[in-house]
Amino acid sequence: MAQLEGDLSPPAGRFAIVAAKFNSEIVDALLAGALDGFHRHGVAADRIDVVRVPGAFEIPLVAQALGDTGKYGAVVCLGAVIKGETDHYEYVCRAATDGITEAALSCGIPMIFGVLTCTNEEQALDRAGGKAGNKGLEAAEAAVEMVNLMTKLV
Ligand code: INI
Repeated sequence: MAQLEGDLSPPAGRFAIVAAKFNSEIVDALLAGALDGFHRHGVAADRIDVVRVPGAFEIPLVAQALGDTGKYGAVVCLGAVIKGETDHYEYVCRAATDGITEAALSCGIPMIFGVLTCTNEEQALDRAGGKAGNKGLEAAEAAVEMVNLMTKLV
């Protein structure tokens, strides 16, 4: 039996990050966490391209366009969707989750889901460097692990 898995050893290649500008205080903290995560695992800043988009709804198109360039081993998607008084939240969450999934399958590279979907701002701040850690850092680690795994599959 062969069991394959990725690890956090320093990966080769370039990475892209797509980060929403909506809820920028939170997403900027996720972005800082992701850059820290890459740095910790041997990916220098000059191997990372960061693209900012208006909101989480716009992430999938840009993630797919970046994936289609063939320049990146993985794309990290960062955003923060916070529930409001209407059901707009549901549509933005669904568009982001489904769209990022479809982009990954279309491009054939890992697209990491670092989009917070929270009931309130406190929950989001907790996950953007607060008491629940930094999901941006975890997203970068997932990207490193997935790139290392993908190299073992070919
Ligand atoms: N975009 C977010 O990234 N987070 C949100 O919480 C959010 N809310 O709540 O509306 C949000 N909306 C904007 C959306 O992503 C698009 O940018 C906009 O609809 C234009 O297409």
